[in-house]
Amino acid sequence: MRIGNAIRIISATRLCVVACLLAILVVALQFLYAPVVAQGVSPNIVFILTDDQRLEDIAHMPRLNKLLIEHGMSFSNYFSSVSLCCPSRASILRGQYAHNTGVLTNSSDSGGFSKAHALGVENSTVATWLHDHNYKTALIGKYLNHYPGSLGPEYIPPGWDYWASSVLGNPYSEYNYTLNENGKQVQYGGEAGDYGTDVYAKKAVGFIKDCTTQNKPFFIYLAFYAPHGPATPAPRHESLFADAKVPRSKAFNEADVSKKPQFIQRLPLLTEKEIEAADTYYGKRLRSLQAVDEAIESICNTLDETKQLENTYIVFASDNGFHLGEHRMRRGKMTAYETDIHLPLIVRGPGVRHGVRAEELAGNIDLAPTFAEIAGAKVPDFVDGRSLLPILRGDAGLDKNWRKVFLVEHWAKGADPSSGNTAPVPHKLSSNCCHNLTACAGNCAHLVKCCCENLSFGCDTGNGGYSGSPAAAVQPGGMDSSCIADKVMEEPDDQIAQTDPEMRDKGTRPSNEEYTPPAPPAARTTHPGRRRRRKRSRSGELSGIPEFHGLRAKGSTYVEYSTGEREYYVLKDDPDEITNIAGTPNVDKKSSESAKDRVEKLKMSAGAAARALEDGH
Ligand SMILES: [Ca+2]
Repeated sequence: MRIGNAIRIISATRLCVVACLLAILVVALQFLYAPVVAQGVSPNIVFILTDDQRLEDIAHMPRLNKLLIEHGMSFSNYFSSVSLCCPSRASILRGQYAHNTGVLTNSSDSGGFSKAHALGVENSTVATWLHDHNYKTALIGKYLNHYPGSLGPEYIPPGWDYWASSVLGNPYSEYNYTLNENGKQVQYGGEAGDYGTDVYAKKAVGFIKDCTTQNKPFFIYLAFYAPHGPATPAPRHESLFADAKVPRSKAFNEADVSKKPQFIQRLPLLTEKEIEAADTYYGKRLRSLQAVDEAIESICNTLDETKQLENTYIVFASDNGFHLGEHRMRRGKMTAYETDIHLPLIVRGPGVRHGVRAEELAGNIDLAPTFAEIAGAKVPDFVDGRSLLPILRGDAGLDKNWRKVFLVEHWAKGADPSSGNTAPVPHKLSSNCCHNLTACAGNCAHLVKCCCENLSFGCDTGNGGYSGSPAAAVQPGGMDSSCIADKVMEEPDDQIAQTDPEMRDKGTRPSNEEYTPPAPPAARTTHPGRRRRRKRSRSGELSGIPEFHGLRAKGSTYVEYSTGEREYYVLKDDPDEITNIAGTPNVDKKSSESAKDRVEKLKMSAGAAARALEDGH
């Protein structure tokens, strides 16, 4: 019995040892692979979003490369579904394609802040999900275009514990703007210390320190305006990139566009002066990004000092891309070409492998569900996107089951995706809206009368201009002070943005896409040289990008335009999208019909059904 008892005791001891070892192993594996670390504290998230940044611009951000790319994962195939600020930002907040957020454009009846607000988009966003999951949430910088609309300068959307976003002035210029800081209006002027990117970075640093003191997990949505036009650099960076040139890919000033859609065929080759202007603007954009690069360093340093760096996901992305001479397009976005949709996405954080490139197709609709899973928050069923956390963890066998296509779109103003008929619908008139704003574009006198309920202008000066509040004063050399709207100035994002780079470089058109106050007529007639330049640049104006819907696969882009035109590029052989093979014998009829069918279904689908279509089911 004694021997038997001893054997049982030894066996039990062995079992205990084995069990303990297994437990230790499990714990060790959790530390190695689990995304959530550091004594059960939920990981923090710092989401840094730039505005209109091209993919290759990141090569000129050394701190981003050192601190995020080398210590994290870069996505080689990350895209914006709609290459335009407000639709992309609404998709980021909700994890939905634009046809499901209902925010299709930057303004008018089909987009902008007011549309998003009216649709209730703000009532369930990544901010509300994380806020309800015990996170401290902060939005610092640019929100949805035309915020705050008629809601007033104290309005803060649901879910945000800390709020600092512009409600007045010209934040795109980085100077002379007013922020709604948690309900209080704070003015920033034209001094070096008012430079927007630096102001936003300091606020993010302060928020991190405050949350650390309170021992709360935090989510920061830090949205810089750089390098969006006018792409104002910080004074300390003004001498950099003096000789920068737009990369001369085959797409730059494309020689033969005869197989491309009409809106491209209409464009003449860039002149030498236009090429020079594109290079100048390219350098300016890179200069404006240097303060963002420094902000990344200051945020990493703060996270390190507060011992949060190892428990924080830092996510860097751009809302949409930008073309600058490619395919003869002078400057702008909104097309399905790589310059406009293919964006940087870089993630550093707990469990994320270092220096790795992910090839899976990812998009702006994936950010919200990714942040939700990191935080352990529930994702609503309406979400179309999918969490990227399995990719960040390096889960095996993902590629086979991952999405095969991502929807890319451009919407006409007034489009109604819910009807299935995406042709523009008439502008709806309200008692406060005299008529279609677009018809008033470029005429200050009409603009004063053309007051939609979500806009408030200053007084008619009687000379074709109108005055705004002192807070809306613009920086020296900026737009004519007699033509200021008493609201946030928005850079034109529409096709009109394509024209006259010289004027916009000088910040003379810091306005909204539908109502662009011109300089007083008298000033124009005294400068015949400028008039000649305007005429020439207009000859290269990109006008009327037709509505389109298409698919970006890992190796190809397929686009259908409302004109009936199509484009299909095989990117492995043709990364610059020179040879359009749509409708040629190189594309068999069956695969073409299959792509068309998938586009038609995907542009009307939501949630799990949309994901199934992306997966090819
Ligand atoms: Ca943008």
